[in-house]
Amino acid sequence: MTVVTHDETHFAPPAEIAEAELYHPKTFVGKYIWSQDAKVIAVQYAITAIAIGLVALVLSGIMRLQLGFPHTFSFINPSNYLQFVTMHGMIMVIYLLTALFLGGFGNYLIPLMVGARDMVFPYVNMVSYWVYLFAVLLLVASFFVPGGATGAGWTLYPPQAILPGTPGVNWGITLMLVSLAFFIIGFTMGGLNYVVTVLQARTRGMTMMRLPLTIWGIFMATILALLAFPALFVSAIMMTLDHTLGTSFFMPALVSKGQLLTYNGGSPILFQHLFWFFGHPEVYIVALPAFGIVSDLISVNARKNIFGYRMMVWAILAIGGLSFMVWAHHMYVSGMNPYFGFFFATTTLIIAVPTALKVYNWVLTLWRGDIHLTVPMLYAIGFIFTFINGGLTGLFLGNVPVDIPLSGTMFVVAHFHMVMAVSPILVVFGAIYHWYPKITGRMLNDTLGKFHFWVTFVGSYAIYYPMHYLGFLGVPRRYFAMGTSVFIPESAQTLNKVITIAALIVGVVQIVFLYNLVWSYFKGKPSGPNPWRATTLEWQTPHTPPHHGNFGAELPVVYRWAYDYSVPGATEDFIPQNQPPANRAAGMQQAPGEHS
Ligand code: HEM
Ligand SMILES: [Cu+2]
Repeated sequence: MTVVTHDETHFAPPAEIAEAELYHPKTFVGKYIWSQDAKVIAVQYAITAIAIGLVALVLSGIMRLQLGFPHTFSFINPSNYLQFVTMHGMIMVIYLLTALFLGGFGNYLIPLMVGARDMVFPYVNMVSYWVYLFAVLLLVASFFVPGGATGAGWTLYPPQAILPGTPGVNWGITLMLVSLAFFIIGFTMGGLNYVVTVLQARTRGMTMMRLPLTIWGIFMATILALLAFPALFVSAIMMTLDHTLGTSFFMPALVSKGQLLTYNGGSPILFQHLFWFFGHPEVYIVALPAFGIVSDLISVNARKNIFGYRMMVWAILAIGGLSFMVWAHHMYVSGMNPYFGFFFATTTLIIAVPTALKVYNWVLTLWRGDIHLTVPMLYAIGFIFTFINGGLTGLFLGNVPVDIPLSGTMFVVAHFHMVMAVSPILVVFGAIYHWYPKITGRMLNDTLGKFHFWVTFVGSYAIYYPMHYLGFLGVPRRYFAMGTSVFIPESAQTLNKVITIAALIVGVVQIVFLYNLVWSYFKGKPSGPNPWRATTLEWQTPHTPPHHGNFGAELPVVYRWAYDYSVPGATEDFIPQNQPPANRAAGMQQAPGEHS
């Protein structure tokens, strides 16, 4: 534990190379293309992720058209329905959410919030983005190759993923696997930066237990990703070999189209284990940054310290650890031993404990707060509701006997969209509304923001609530059309129409958001340095937007945690982390709310 006294503060290290000339990029290319400024890299990541995310959004709209109005649109056939399902799922999970939370928010926020000038390895950080972009381009290319993109489902299960009959079996699947491998290489370069920067580049006084929860969430998610992605990486490589060289890592002896294939002795179930060893932590790779960001948005907008900071940190650590022990709850129908299922059901339900703690703490932070219903706050509260909803259905699916009949139905699709699509996307929006002023120096338009929130929030419920019911009826997922199964009543089709209309409205309303992003960049109200009157370091920079090197000549020194809001006796209702204690002379005495 470091106790910072006033006298030590003048030892805050100045810029290592004081001569700005040596240090700052001078050319356009150095500034914006091969940029080594984490803030620029963050924006590059964010723009790329949002652009490819829009592709995935359009794909979901097309799928919904087919499900709501079957056989009306001749350009959708069963094969490309499967391709759209696959590409939509993979893009949303990996190329949008993972890239945006870690590459986008991680890059922008980590150095600023821990009080560093930049990431510790700026060059590697820059390469990380370009490798990511390459992975995205490979993925996009798969739409245009002969046979088109893969239709294996985002889980890419062999043997079917690489056998004739699955769309995109020539080029599509290979491009997908290679693109994933590149994504992981790019991510690893960025991820090492995020972890080392948090561990090594925190400014004086910024102890781990004074880190804002946003940073805790991103930090822990990065560690999970660094541990989980290798499982996907080796699976992708092994499957590529099975596909191109005819190895049999995942392929058993089997007959396809009347022909006995040369594969022999491989294990498709092994792939499932590897995939979900990555796939379940992936949920938390997306969720933990969202948890952290929401904690900070709630604290700022309720003008209250976060309830149970230490408990929140420990919950993040516990969730991170446990998330590696639950993967096989995705495999209850794979024919596993019932005891194995019992083990995974138990760990799955245990993870609900730290998760529920977080929810209680958010609610207790709101309790009797001075709540400002700003747009970021609306999104944060919307997240809590949606996350509780998705979490509750997760408790059902975590139990083997409940999961078995529901597995493979729209109930699962509804569950995971609530918990890992709508919830984190709400946080993404909240975070963009919150930090846009720091990035651009201007506020996003509030009226457009509120409109965007309400349509997106209510619309999401209109899409996913009825979908749970479709799942109960037995409507299967990844099906182009329901056909005339006797057990599915006709009314299911009416519901499907309603869902589609809601999905189209939600999709179209995102144009308002994009318009707001562009319009406000030029015409938005100037924000000043700290429009939300927040305590964390990124709001205390000498310039807005912050210049290269973030903090001007001297790094800030941190004296307190990130949650000194409405401190009794303080002149302002917030005390920035870098504000020295009022009782300077008294030296070491702790400031109010101090948690060192
Ligand atoms: C308005 C927004 C969205 C709509 C309307 C939508 C719609 C759909 C539809 C219709 C399917 C296919 C269902 C099926 O036939 O099995 C699907 C699958 C999926 N979606 Fe979304 N989605 C949206 C956003 C998201 C987001 C943000 C994520 C990010 C996590 C996501 C992740 C997935 C995944 C992983 C699948 C499964 C793909 C598969 O089965 O292989 N979706 N979505
Ligand atoms: Cu899981």
